[in-house]
Amino acid sequence: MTSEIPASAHLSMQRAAGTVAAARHVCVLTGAGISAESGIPTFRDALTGLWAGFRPEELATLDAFERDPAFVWRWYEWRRELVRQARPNAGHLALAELARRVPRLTLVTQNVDGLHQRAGSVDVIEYHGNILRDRCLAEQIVAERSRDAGGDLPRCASCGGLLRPDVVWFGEMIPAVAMRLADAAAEDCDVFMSVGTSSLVYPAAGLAEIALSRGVAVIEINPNPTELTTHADPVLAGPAGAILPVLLDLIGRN
Ligand code: BJW
Repeated sequence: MTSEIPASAHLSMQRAAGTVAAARHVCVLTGAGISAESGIPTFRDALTGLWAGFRPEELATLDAFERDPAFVWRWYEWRRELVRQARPNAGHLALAELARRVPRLTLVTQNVDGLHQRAGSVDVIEYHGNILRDRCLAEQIVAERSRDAGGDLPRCASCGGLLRPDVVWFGEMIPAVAMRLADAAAEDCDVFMSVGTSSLVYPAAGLAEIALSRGVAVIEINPNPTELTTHADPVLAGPAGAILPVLLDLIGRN
């Protein structure tokens, strides 16, 4: 065990490892917490979160974008730079390796940073899109930037319309394929792992509820209590970058 994991967590870790090792299909849902150790701030941390100083509705809604696209784009350009400079951490790498050790693993991420893919995970379900892509506001398709549009705002190379980041804002639908695949995994899995998410934002938070309603094991990895904590068992309280490699090691020995 590392110093970041309390000794009292040992039994819970053993139990979680045994459950995962015996699973036929593991469904993992990740949130901002798994990328915190890569230097990307979470959304709701009071001091350093991405919302610090802002209300979510000021930035992550279509209304906010239509009111002041330059303001919203400045926030996204700042975050894109953070993402480009970030590297996958031990938590991302452990999940990529876990997929090779169990019969089936479905990885659903609410994160828009692409770090799971850079860690080697394949077929990642991007539930809230990807911050490094642009989407044409008019055509609603992933689009290239026009090189000669002029002005301050990025424009679509095909129609000249305004571009937006290809992410899911509040009040917007989850991409249909992502939603269908994630629902199907929550309905089929025999272990559900919730890693680094506050479990506040729906419909993503509803995936654990689907698993719970089916009576399958729901494991939570998070240093802080969340909406899910009282329903999950076992709860592995600690940072994902410390917990997941130890879990992987224990699974290897099962
Ligand atoms: C660590 C750690 C470490 C720290 N290791 N852990 C049902 C009830 C109530 C409301 C709704 C509902 N259904 C829908 C809604 C409305 C809304 C919603 O959920 N609102 C809630 C806030 C109440 N949902 C929507 O609008 C969704 N769309 C929808 O429902 O469409 C249908 C519809 C359409 C039209 C009309 C009606 C219905 C869309 C939600 C989109 C969310 N988008 C964002 C922004 C993405 C783009 C961007 O990146 O800019 O997604 S918001 C933000 O929250 C982002 C995240 O993916 C998401 C979740 O956050 P996450 O990942 O959990 O991060 P944090 O910061 O909250 O938590 C981090 C956790 O990590 C903490 O617990 C830490 O302790 C932990 N941690 N370090 C492990 N080292």
